[in-house]
Amino acid sequence: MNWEAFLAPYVQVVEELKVKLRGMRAQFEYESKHSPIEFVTGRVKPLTSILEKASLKNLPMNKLEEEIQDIAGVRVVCQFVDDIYTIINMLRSRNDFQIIEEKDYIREKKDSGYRSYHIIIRYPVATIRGEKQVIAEIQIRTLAMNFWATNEHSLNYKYDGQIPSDVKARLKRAAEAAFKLDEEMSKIKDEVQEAQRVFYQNKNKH
Ligand code: 0O2
Repeated sequence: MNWEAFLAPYVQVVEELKVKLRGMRAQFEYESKHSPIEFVTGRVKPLTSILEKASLKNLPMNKLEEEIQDIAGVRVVCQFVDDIYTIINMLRSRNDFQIIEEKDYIREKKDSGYRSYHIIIRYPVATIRGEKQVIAEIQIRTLAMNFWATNEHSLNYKYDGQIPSDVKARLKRAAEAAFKLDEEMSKIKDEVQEAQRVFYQNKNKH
């Protein structure tokens, strides 16, 4: 298997999606409007993780493209929970890709405490052999959800997926605190947004 050739369309998709989503953020800024996007990141899943997931799920090599849906992954991080739903609606109305699945781990958080909204898309990418439909995952979450997930991800890595129960319990409490933080921030959202609008307007004057 030529892995570099296999991964090339995924690299392309991640780059294209980052440009498009960052473009959305820039457009909100030009219009001095609150941007529902705080920042955008993206990555192609490392080959070792792809093969690990494949062996865990008992997948034959010819099923990787269909069955591992997060080989191409982009993440949209928002300030407020409401922003997540603004982004979801904007993504639903786009016609440059097709949504094939939505996973709402916000209304239904994972057992670990993980919260995030995942949208799985089929994205047409131009290759030297014509158009190819590539599956990609867009994760949308708040800064607080992202903070929690990043830390939990590091601990999972450290403990090779076997986080000790006392640390797990702490993580659950931290997830609860992150949820409360999102709730409290939502309540003062209008004031925060107004302050940020004034800040951007003044910044643009100079
Ligand atoms: P990495 O390092 O981010 O690539 P499923 O087969 O549907 O049960 P699947 O296919 O893993 O599960 O899909 P899902 O649930 O949408 O999760 C895919 C990605 O979501 C993960 O990728 C993580 O990025 C994130 N994620 C899901 N659950 C958790 C969690 O409990 N904690 C953290 N920190 N992230 C989570 P990978 O492959 O795990 O890792």
